[in-house]
Amino acid sequence: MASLPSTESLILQLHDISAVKFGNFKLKSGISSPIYIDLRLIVSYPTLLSQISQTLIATVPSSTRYDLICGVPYTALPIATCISTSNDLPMLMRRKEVKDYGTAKAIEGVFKPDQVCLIIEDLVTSGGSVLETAAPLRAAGLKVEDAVVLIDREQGGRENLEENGIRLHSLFRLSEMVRVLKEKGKVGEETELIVLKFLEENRKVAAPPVVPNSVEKVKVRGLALEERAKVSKNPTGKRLFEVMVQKQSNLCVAADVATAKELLDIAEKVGPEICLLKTHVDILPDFTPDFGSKLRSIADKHNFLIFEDRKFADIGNTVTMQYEGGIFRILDWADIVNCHIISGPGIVDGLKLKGLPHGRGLLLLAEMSSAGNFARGDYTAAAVKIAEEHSDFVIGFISVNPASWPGAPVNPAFIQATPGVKMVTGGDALGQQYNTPNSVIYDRGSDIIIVGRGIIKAANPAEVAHEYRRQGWDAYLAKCSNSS
Ligand code: 5BU
Repeated sequence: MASLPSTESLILQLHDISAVKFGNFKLKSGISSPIYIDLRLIVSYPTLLSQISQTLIATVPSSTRYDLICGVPYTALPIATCISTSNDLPMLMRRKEVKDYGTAKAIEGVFKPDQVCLIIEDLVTSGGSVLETAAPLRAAGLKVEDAVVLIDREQGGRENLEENGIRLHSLFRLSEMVRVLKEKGKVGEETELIVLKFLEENRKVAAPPVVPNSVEKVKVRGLALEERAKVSKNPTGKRLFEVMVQKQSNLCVAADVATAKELLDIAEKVGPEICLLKTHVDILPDFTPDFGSKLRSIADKHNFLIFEDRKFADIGNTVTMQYEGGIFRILDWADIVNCHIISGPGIVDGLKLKGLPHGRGLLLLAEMSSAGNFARGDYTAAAVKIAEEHSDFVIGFISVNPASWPGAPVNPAFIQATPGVKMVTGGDALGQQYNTPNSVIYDRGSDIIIVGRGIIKAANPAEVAHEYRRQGWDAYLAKCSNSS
């Protein structure tokens, strides 16, 4: 193989093909920059593309272990392909848009859980794009520990990635690039100074999901979770807030598995990551009367609450019997249940009659995640009104976009829990609609992400749950630091 070109020669070639421009440019992050780098052009210069690719992979220290590589779409895809073919390194591709949600995968290619994937990127500013690619790779069970980039813009990306467990290796830094161009007479001293000043003033461009992981900073639109625990009138509502803070988790796993045995098994596995476990006990063919006590002991061991997603909908008198009796005896073991309000406030009176003496809590279905549902507008407003009238028993809502409710945010004692959550947006073939953890918590003003198939169908549910917890909690902290 021919010897690798020097960094200097690569910089000059990039300048020759006008991949580096000086002027006034608006970057993706919104800031104005005196320098713009467009590496998409390199596909038109195969020799340069190949040189860049080989030099880039040689930048990774020989002590770094990886089994596969994955380019950040789109600019780094040809670079990753080049590295893959000339080094016989298997590659993966991350789908940027997942279109056929029923079957499509976020990651294309063959891999085994626990293999290590090196991320290839052309340019890093905040590190956000690398994190966007790392998330689905990690969710698929892969390890991501290193990323290699052609140009580090020196604007916080290295630190942001470090905080997320990714070491950044770069071929060169932006300041180095400008220095070389100045030395070789390609740009004047004034331009060099403008770029260096810009770098100095923009040392840190925040990557959206990355914020310090500190409980002290926890505030939600003015009120910390701890504070919200204090204003909750219901012991279960209070405890849920406290568990969230203790475990730094706003993750609820929807354990929609085939058998009670599998449910107890998944509860053990994801237990350390969750604040809440959601069940549909009527789907379990092997349900036995001791199911509740077995699940309770796992919940006690891992400090999470149990939410039976029973969606009561009948008149008050009937629901008292459905809640307490039958085969399932939900009242005995579920901390939280939920109900529709279609039948009017009597349903809450009925459930409260049984639940409140046990200190249980109730979530009202104010919105639903499925396409075309009717829980919106006046219906949602009616749920809020009923909740206010029963704030000793109602602990909050099943919601989808509580930030959009008139008068939002509602009473901070009420918790918002949102189903229809996955790492990639989309839906299933039967009307389910998904949003990402960050959009649910940060944009839509919810408190808890409810994740089912995104976790239970994964090769390694515990690891994926960890990643959902991290994304959910980071989004929550980001929301806090923005409102403080
Ligand atoms: P999924 O696999 O993440 O799509 O599972 C979502 C879970 O949340 C599943 O148990 C549903 O019954 C539940 N769910 C929902 O998806 N949408 C709603 O509006 C309500 C509950 Br309420």
